[in-house]
Amino acid sequence: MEKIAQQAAGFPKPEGVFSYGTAGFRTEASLLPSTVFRCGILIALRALQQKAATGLMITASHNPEADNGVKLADPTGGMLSIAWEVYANELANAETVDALIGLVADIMQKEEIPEAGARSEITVLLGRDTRKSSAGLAAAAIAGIEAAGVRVLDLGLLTTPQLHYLVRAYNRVPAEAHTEEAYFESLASSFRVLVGKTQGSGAVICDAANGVGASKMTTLLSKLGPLLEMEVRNEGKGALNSNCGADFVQKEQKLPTAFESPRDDGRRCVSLDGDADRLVYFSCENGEMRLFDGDKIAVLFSSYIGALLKAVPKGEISSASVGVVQTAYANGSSTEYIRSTLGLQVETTPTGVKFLHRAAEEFDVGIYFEANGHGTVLFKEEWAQKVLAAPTGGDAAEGEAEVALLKLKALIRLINQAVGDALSGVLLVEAILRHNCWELQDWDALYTDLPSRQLKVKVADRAKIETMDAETRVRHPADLQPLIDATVARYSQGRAFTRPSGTEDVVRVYAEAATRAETEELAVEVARHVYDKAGDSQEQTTE
Ligand code: G16
Repeated sequence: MEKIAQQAAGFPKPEGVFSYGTAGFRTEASLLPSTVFRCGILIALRALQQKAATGLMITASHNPEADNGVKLADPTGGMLSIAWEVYANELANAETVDALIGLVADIMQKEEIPEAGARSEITVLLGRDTRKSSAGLAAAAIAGIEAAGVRVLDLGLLTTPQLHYLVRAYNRVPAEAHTEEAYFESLASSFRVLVGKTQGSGAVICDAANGVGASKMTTLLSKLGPLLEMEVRNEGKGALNSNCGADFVQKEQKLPTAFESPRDDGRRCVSLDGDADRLVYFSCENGEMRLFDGDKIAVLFSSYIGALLKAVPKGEISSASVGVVQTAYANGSSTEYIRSTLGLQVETTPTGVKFLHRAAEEFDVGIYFEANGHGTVLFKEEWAQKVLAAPTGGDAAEGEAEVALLKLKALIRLINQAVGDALSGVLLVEAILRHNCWELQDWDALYTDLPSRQLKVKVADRAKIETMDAETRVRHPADLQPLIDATVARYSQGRAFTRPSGTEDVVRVYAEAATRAETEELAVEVARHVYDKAGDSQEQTTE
């Protein structure tokens, strides 16, 4: 406690309230040192309580360069347990060092963490993105972790999914290699199995958002050699996430900077976000952009895995329960396709990987994706072990069932089981397109998205909006939902909802309808209702 008290004095809390949002704390970087220091303490306490390694990542992901943030990983590699978010909020908002010490003591008592013990054997893995403020904030995190008496393994620049992957690998029993090299090797070797002798159809162009994904993708490509042809753009010279990256491409539905029509017409393109935990594909034809968002990726993955399960011999492996998890942002056409054409169960959760991940864990094979490109496929441990233990001669020439089994084994190693990962996601999309001998048009033809639009409304206090029913309806202000309902009812195939963002200081509005014009109109009308009921003094902005 003494060490915490000494160190805490160097990280005074600025004025204001810090709140643990959709994926941790996120705000203007200069306000964050005290919060990050305290998150260091918290994630060290979590490691001590669990007697296993945890993780801390310095990143503000899709936000602009001036922002930063912190994401926390549990020993499973998943996001910090929701039950501990309360502690995170309490620690971040303690006004004085004494108050902080009191809260730490409370947590230790409640969670039965002994004051002394074999602390130095417990480790927190630390990673950071390429923001200018990230190295300084990593130092604040180290101070917090060490003040709590726990060892730091500083891994330097990493993508968020790499950090989560390495935490999971660190804690696996029996132990798995937990080096970046092992991560790349696992992705590269499983991709090799998946693509076999299939040929790619030309180079894919990657928009790396000027983020940490650029150098990591380049390393991955060096491991793959001629197996994957890719050109990386927005590789770090320009401004992070500015008119580029997965969030920009998906929300604006515009080409990112460094991509133009007609030069890039017909090319297969993919966009990562600032910390490479999201991906969306896109293409451009005659100046018009086609988006292949998280929903389209979920459909592609679901049908591919479904086909593999049909190809293996009937039994415990083929009879896996398969389900898809989405949020309210999922395009209505994708949900309909997954339910009716693929015949799969669809669950809907509130926004946030932490919710989707938990819901996906209920299935033997749980595919989860947010429309914004966050997602992965989870394999239940017992089911995955059956697949890995199933005998194969290792000879792909032995027939369809053998090949399918080898591919399922490769999928278990390719797909990040801790959190959605743009690098492994790109490899899986590329492998499936090759396997199907598909161009993007073939993928696009699976179903037609309803036109959709997202807007941001800037209000004085976004917390004024409270939602319910997986964020599809507004609870407060009470007179807002009836207005939205009446508006939506006037549009054919209309659907709209609003929710406060947990990463940006805005309220988000989503709308879809039968035509592009109707969608635009519906989105603006709903945004106006939101502004009228919760807008106070600030102006309305749209993206
Ligand atoms: C984070 C979360 C995602 C969420 C996104 C936007 O992503 O991990 O689950 O969809 O924020 O959240 P909100 O709409 O609440 O702002 P990232 O990529 O920014 O870390």
